[in-house]
Amino acid sequence: MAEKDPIKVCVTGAAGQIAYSLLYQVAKGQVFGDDQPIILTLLDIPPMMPVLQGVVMELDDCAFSLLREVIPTSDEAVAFKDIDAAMLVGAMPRREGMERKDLLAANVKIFKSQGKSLDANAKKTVKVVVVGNPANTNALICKKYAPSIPAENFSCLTRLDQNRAKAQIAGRVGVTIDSVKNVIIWGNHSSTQFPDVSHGTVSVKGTAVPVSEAVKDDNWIKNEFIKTVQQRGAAVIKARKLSSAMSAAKATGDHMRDWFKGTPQGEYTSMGIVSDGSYGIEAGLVYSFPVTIDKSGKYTIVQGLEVDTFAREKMDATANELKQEMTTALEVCSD
Ligand code: NAX
Repeated sequence: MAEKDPIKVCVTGAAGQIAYSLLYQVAKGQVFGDDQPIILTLLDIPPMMPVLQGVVMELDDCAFSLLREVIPTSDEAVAFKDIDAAMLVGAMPRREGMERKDLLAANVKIFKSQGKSLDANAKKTVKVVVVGNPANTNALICKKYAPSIPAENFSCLTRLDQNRAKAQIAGRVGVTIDSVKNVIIWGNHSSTQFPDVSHGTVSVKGTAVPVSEAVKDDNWIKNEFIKTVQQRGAAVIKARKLSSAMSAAKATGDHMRDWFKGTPQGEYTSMGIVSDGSYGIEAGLVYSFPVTIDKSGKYTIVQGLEVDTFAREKMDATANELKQEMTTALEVCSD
């Protein structure tokens, strides 16, 4: 069979720790398919170019069969030229004494610039996932400054939170990870996110039962479970003295693979996407929803899930945080 044409994939923050794990998966064929040749563009800031050269050397030394070309650069226009997929990982890290607001101000400016450059350089079909924090609001700004690219092509990563939630349930029930399905992350990739298992199932001895039936402890689900998932990033930092990297990279690969290849039959996944007003969430916010994705890469928000008072409160709290972030970000960007 004739070889497929290569697709062009950009990873930003390419000299950083998430990219170090992510690039391996992409180049190995674990994201876009093991028959899909890849051209990689790698963006980082000028002071990181020597480090990035080292990453390029390692990519060479991996001798990946699918990797056709690697383009390291500190120029957004080069990095985004004719790309099919963008994994926007690069962002300014939070420094000591920095408030969340300061971090947001610094990072939304990066995503304003990258949005404009994507608009000017990328294919109009490009699929963009923002990983750099504050991921939802960065994605919103990136989309705003790339008006010629459809809004549904912009997303942010909440798959890591979903993977964390699945792992907690699987561990608690004592089943394999793939036995747990349809766990949802609603809202912001922050500690206000709402990990929701009320529509999820666990396969026990071949039969799918609701998560609550398998766990048999609603108090744990409503309290400890939610808190553990919300605080997992901080717990990893405390233990590792570095933020999540391997798991964040795996989740970014999972997100893009499902977006390009589709979700498995009967399953949904969570993605931060531009709200269309579903579930009463203000249209225009980048909010994590459960979606199904077809084989052509088109996603649809899962409709008709029952939302009880407990869930409503949590879904609104995280939406309110996103509204505040949006207001601040728009102020910063109007400078
Ligand atoms: P690192 O600090 O290791 O790497 C970030 C890289 O981005 C650095 O090489 C830096 O030079 C580069 N960078 C900075 N500004 C840039 C710009 N304007 N253009 C291109 N590159 C730029 O961080 P890492 O651990 O890789 O994390 C990257 C981002 O992911 C952070 O913002 C982090 O908060 C965020 N995370 C998001 C997660 C999510 O689930 N959405 C989870 C993991 C992670 O915390």
